[in-house]
Amino acid sequence: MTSIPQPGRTLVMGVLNVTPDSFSDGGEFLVLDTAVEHGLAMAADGADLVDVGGESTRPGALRAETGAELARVVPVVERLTAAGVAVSVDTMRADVAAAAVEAGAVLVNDVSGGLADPDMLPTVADLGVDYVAMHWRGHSDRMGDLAHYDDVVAEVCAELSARLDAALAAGIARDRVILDPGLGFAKTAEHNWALLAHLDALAGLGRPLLVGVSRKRFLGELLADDAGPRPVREREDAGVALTTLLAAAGVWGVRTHTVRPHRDAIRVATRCAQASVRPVSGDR
Ligand code: PMM
Repeated sequence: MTSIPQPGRTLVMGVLNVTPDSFSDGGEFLVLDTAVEHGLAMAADGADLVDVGGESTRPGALRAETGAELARVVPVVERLTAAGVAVSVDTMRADVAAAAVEAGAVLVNDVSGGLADPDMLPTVADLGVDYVAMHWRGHSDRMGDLAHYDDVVAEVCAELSARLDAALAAGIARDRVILDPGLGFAKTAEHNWALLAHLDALAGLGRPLLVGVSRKRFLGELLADDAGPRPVREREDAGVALTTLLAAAGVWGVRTHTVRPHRDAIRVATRCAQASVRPVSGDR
């Protein structure tokens, strides 16, 4: 089985959505050959993992049938792993996780942190693979209604800590768990920025962090002009800027739709850390 590379820098997880309706690349990779080609291209560009998902989680999305999700994901995972690519599976379903690991996936990326499917945590424990537990409050059709917090940082930390405890109680090894604040999932732009400003609090949970900012709505809102929010495909540079900051902050991984610019940004952040670049101080 291919395992996750440990290069001693922030990893890049390249997004491969094999869905008809994801917010930024829905429908683009539904044909098997096209999906595999894109996965191979991301690996060639330096993706440490290719994250294959068969169910959209964009706000308002309805759930895919299990059979459809399996049919989209498994052949892509098989083909990519056969080509030597390290693959993760983006799923909330234990059955899909098990089939993808059987096909060669080395990590289960569960945006629900085990809440959507009661079989997920024990299944991952049995599979013995790495597990991303993302902060989540409910399915996409109602997550907008769940974006209410008194103190978003404290509440996300507490809720993620509970998911970590549940994962450990189910038998997943502690050193296999990676945590993710779940930017945009039951969170407004302000919530996302607050979490990004307090990653140290999340890191205090004692596990590595994965962060997905790529092309998300809060970047479109930040970059809005008179014509409205910046379109999805024109948010890339802002995502790369965030990757630089995230790599400098020492996150375990970033989840992105393009790979090369993010790998470059990580190289810059890593090199600056070696050079001990100090923050500029003084009056401006
Ligand atoms: N975001 C999306 C899907 N899966 N997984 C993790 N771990 N973290 C994320 O932030 C995340 C995710 C939604 O984005 P997409 O539709 O562009 O894949």
